[in-house]
Amino acid sequence: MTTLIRRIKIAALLCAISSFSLSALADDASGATAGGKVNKIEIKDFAFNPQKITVKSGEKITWINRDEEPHTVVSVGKKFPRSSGLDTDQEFSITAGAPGTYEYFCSVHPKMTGTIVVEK
Ligand SMILES: [Cu+2]
Repeated sequence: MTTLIRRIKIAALLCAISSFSLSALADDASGATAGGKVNKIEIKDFAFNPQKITVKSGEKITWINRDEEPHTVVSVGKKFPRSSGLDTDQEFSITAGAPGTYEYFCSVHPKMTGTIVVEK
């Protein structure tokens, strides 16, 4: 009898654990924007990572600054809006527009450059 109660308790516990992880996954999925994937670019050690990214038109691109230094994201030829100075862990996002190749740099450290290739 005691064993049976213990088994029921374990089953209830497992059930609680699995429903917890399911809701965690659901929360994670809702973090993505409607209609697409989020493409993350980390700014770390004075570099954009990945340095070159290929995305689809309409997808979101988010930069996050993981350095202690402020950085910016500025489009060569002003093809997309520039960011403000990003502090540590601050993010900046754009939505990829027309297909093409977009170069950008950090206005504080112009040697920091990156490329976005937007496909249809
Ligand atoms: Cu910079």
